[in-house]
Amino acid sequence: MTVKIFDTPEVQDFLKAVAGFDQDGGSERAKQILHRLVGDLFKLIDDFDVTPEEFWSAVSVLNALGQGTQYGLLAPGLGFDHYLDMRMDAADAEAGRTGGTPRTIEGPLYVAGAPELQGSGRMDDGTDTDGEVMWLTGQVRDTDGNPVAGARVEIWHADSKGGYSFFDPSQSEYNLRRTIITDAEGRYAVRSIIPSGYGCPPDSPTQQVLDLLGRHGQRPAHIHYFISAPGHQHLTTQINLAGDPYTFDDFAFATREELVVPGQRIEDAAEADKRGLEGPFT
Ligand code: MBD
Ligand code: FE
Repeated sequence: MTVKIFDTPEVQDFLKAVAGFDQDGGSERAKQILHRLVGDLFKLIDDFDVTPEEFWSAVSVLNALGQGTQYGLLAPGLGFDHYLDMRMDAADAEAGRTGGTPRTIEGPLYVAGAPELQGSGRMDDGTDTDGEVMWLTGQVRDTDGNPVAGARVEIWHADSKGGYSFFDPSQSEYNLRRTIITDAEGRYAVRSIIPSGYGCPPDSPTQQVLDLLGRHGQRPAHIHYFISAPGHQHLTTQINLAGDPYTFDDFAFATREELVVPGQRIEDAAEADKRGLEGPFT
């Protein structure tokens, strides 16, 4: 069947009615966007001769995606999160805002309200016996290189199985999620456990869509950050632990060269002390 009707006046008028062009109420911007979105899909149906069966099977995928955080998971998989970042990068460049740690995507697994620590503390609840101890230390600086005291550093990451608290019911509330306020030198230091990479649940609708594209749903081991301080632009970013097979093959397209950091293995506790990791990490 090769039926081409999109460009007919009948379809164009129909599309305008669908988008509410002949109605007074509603939002003008919503009408414009829906007109474009539905119109592009009508044209796609024409161009690919999409059958009613194909259309309704797509609708059932959308219904399945409506469960839980599936749209939030498919969006980075289809590159929307990174595309929005690319647009913010371009806006920053255009406005002359340069320097600093690059941004990358937030992802769907942030939860607000994590316990607050002053300068240092511990992020894991001690129950993940497969987790290897990890210290995360850093300094928040402005784009001139000056330390920022009292900055809010929100960190969240997965456990040794790649699961996140609140989404993995086996974990305690706020496990591996903390807000650390930087000290007088802009520094923070936390004890946690090394995260594993995340994989989309194999039976999830998101993975079903990725399967159709011949794509995997894996992310490399990573740690999420929000960094904020009065008078400064908010930063959403992540670091990747170097050496992960998925470092440059992330299904969410979030890796940036400058954000890949090599971990340093510290075998002896006295060495940790020498590095100023004095805690309290309790
Ligand atoms: C994650 O942990 C994540 O960071 C993203 C972007 C998508 C799915 C799971
Ligand atoms: Fe993540």
